[in-house]
Amino acid sequence: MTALAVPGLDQAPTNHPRLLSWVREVAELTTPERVVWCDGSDEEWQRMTEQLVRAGTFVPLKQKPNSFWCASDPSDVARVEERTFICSVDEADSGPTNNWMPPAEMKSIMTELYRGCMRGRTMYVIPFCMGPLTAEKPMLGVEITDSEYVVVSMKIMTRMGSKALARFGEDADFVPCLHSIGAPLEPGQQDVPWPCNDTKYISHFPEERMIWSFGSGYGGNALLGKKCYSLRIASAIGRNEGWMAEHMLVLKLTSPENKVHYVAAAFPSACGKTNLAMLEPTIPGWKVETLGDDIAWMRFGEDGRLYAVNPENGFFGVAPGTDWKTNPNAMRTIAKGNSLFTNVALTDDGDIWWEGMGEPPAHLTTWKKKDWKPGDEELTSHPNSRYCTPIDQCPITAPEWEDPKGVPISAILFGGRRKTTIPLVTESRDWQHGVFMGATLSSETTAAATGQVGVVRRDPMAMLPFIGYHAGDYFQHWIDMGKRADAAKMPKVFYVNWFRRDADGGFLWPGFGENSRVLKWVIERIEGKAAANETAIGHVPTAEALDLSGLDVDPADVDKALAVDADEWRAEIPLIEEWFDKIGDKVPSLLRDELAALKQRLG
Ligand code: SAT
Ligand code: MN
Repeated sequence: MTALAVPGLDQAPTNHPRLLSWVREVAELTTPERVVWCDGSDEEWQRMTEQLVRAGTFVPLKQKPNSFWCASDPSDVARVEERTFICSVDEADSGPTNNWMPPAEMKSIMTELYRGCMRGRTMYVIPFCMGPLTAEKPMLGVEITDSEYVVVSMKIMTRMGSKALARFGEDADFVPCLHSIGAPLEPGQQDVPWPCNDTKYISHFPEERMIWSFGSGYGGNALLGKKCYSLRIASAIGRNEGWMAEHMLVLKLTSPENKVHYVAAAFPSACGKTNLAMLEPTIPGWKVETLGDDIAWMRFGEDGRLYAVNPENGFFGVAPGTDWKTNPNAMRTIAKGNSLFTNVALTDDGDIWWEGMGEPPAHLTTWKKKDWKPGDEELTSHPNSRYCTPIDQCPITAPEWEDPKGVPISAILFGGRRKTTIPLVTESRDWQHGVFMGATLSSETTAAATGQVGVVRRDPMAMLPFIGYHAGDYFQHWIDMGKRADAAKMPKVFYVNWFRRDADGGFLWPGFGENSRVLKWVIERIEGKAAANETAIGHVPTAEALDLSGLDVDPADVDKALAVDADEWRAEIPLIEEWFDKIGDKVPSLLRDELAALKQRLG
């Protein structure tokens, strides 16, 4: 029983019996050299970042306070969807958009992978809370990991350490999240800057509310409070309890008349959620503030409206393309420091650089740690490189972002990246039609997941990789949520596409801050003030209804961006049919009815 003697194991700052026995069990299985209970203090951050610098994982930035550059192993750069599993007891509770394996089988495979996997390393125990610590029923978790990178990233992305543990008491429920990079160290073995394992599993056990991750140190594979807990496990919890966990940003929009509306928006990974969440409106008098850029938990409030809370504490934003023109508020956020940059380029004077940041300096070190000069073909930064930075540093974070009640949502936007077919903005006829829009959402794939980029795939509610149960049941849950409420109080649903192109491949709409014009139309629709054309696919702005004042665009391009092309839509129908057939019998009949009605309207 050597594991019983692991230093640190008995220095637990808690008496929570279930937590203590789980930590002991994991230590006995993974046999780390020591156990450290994370308190989330600044001293701990200091100690860990120094250790990461000594290990060659981190390079401290000279130009940004308390910030670090980091390059992952080139094989460990994004979520691995083909290695991500929903291990429900009954296969029918997983479904065709998930990989499934019986829980017992997955546990037996992974138990063998975990056996001795922390040899020579430290096992960290990270108590954390998703959402405000002041919540009546805080959503708690504990991540066990052997990665210091995960510990410091979790400090930015979640409320963790002593302040979270204080909410555990002796019997609070929590989601156990076990993570290992899967790279034990033999005595005397030299470590590498980014240890990981070629074998990877990201496994979810929805009935037990438990997560097991092995082999990857990156992003959503390793920071288990994020996609694994706050989307996959939380979506399954929300289905049982009558709420929703969604892949959505939350923003606050204030009109020139000082009217406030909160908007949630679901776009697939790397399609501009962070940019929209931090948008600087180009139209006078309108103001945007941020509450979150990736995940929203939505519950009914006492007044029957849907209220959203952001479970996260940081932004894990795509770096390339972010600059003072596209997202000045993100630049201001990271300029304050206390941030981590993974897989971007490093400048000689100790700053970061990435594609889209304007003129590059004369020399850079790429994310692959190679020398680079302007004109070299290779990308300096991986397309899925990320900045990780605290939300409260963002200059436009809304003060109510930590309100445990959340904020009432007026509109939900669905969006994807489509060169054709999908207009700039379409308003749904009603909630059910909005669910149809979300359920059939499509987008060209991005670098946020491993695999081919630029292929159109259905990404329902931008949740394809994140639905923790059967997609058909998930659609039904969306429909049911609409039935629980007074229809007039449900958010209005819109479908946006900033990425439509003309025949030459140029974007038809300038995007970024100009998207405030679309937000304005959305709000005016909600307030019954803006005109729209009723089309086969929903309500689309008339050319005059969109505020284009001061915008330097060809009106013909705007017309093309707004066009509903019946031929393009007729070509879309078989793709939607194929998608519904893939989901199978569990597609709610109401969505089949929506499809039939759309077909009929298209003629
Ligand atoms: O790697 S993450 O899952 O955290 C980022 C994303 O894909 O949205
Ligand atoms: Mn995301």
